[in-house]
Amino acid sequence: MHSRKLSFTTPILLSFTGIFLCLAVIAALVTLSQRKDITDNYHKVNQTFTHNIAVNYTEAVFQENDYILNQAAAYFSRYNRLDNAVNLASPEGLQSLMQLLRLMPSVSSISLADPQGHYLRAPAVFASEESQRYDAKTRPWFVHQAEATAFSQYTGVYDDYFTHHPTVTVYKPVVSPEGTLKGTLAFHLDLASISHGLRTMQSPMQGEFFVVDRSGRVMLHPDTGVLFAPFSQQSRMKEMNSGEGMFHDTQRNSWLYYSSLTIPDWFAIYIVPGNTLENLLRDETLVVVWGFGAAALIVLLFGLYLRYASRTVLMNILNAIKTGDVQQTPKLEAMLSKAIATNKEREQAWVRQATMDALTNCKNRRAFDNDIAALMNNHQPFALAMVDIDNFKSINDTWGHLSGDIVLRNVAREGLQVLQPKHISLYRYGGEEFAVIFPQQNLPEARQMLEQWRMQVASRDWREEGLFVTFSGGLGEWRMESLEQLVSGVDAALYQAKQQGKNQIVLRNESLSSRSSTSL
Ligand code: GH3
Ligand code: MG
Ligand code: MG
Repeated sequence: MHSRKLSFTTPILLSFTGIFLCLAVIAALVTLSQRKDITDNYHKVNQTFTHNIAVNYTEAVFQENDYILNQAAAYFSRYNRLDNAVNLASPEGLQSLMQLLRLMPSVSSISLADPQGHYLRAPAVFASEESQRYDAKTRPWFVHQAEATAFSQYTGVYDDYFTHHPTVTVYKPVVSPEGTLKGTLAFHLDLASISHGLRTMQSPMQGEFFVVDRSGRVMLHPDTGVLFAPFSQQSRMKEMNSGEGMFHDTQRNSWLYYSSLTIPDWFAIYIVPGNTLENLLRDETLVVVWGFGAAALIVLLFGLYLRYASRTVLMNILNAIKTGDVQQTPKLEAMLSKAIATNKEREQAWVRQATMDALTNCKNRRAFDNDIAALMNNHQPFALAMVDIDNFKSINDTWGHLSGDIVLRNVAREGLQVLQPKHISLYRYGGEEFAVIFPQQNLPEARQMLEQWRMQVASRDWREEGLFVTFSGGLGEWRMESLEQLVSGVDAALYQAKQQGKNQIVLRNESLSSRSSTSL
């Protein structure tokens, strides 16, 4: 029987499951908080990138143009410089505009117009029929008297009259120091060339970045083919109501970061697919998961080791209890052979008990049956003697049952003294009858031993006064007949001995005359 109460396995298993669970909870918490930190960091990096496109790139380009626009407008506001340049068509006017143009790679052409709509354009346009019909007053950049302010302004996207390309223009009224409107100076921006600059920018993760105007049309894009088209999430423009921000588009699973420019009223936008962000996150989380897995494996190994070690210590303790030797390291083999030997001894004791007669110390009837059956099965020759104590009933009656037992024990002891040194077994056959099996013995030898026993019993002194004990016996060789025939043959000899006066041994089929000894 094996009790669970004696097993270390369950408590160790429970303890290590506890440790394991703690590890799992810690790992889960670390992973979750780390995920949040990493996600926040990525958003911050992307937001900064968007801010850089808006402020450090786009606005920087525009500020440069704005500075030159202001300086040039101030120049043309003095004296009749604007009027001269536009109306006298002097080469100096065009020349100074071309000088300006060369300063600004992001400007494709410059227009200078007086309040009446007369204009000068650099580079100059061919005097064709179309150019004859051109009226500067219809252009979105043209400043009428009442609209004049001190600031430069941006037009929306419109088609250039001469190039037919979509164009955005930054313009400024030219106002004299006295306050009269002298005309308008306009820089037509080359958005494609500004866009080329975006190509050199490296985004922190794979995604699309560009600049849109308030209505959501793409103004700057590394891919100039999509310029002026509405961008894919135009409907979300309404939500971009703060300087900077981000939102998640659940439908397309993408993140959108935006950052507004001050002038013009445009937005830099950076769209990152949700998958890209998740893949990066997964990679970073995986490191934690692997770490946890390795820790869990180590915990498991230690758990197994503890289980093994606790068993070994228990075995040592057990062995020390058995041997009383604390120093000796138990060897499994030694313990095993000891256990086997002990077991064998115990088994032999049981067998002895089961085959011994407690009163007389002879073998019992069961042992007799087994031993004689074994000899017969093996066809080994032997002789059998049956011995019966004479007048035992009257011994019992005269001296009591207890004395009868003592007589039985002492008769047996005398017999054992004679037979045991020759390795011959004495059996208590039943009551006050004994049996002797003489294997390999010839009859005279057997008879001689029986006689020795008989005489020792007959000549023995007993404590009880007037007590004499004798026995009679029958002896015969086995003649390959059945056990019953053999026993009844020997019994007949015993009966004959009783008939002839007891205290004698009679051979089976012996004549009446062959008395072995004189009676008492
Ligand atoms: P005989 O000489 O013809 O053998 O006479 P007997 O008195 O021995 O005859 P019997 O065999 O009839 O008597 C045997 C008696 O032995 C009967 C029984 O009371 C007694 N007896 C049998 N077993 C024991 C025992 O274990 N202890 C004692 N004290 N007496 C026993
Ligand atoms: Mg009897
Ligand atoms: Mg008897």
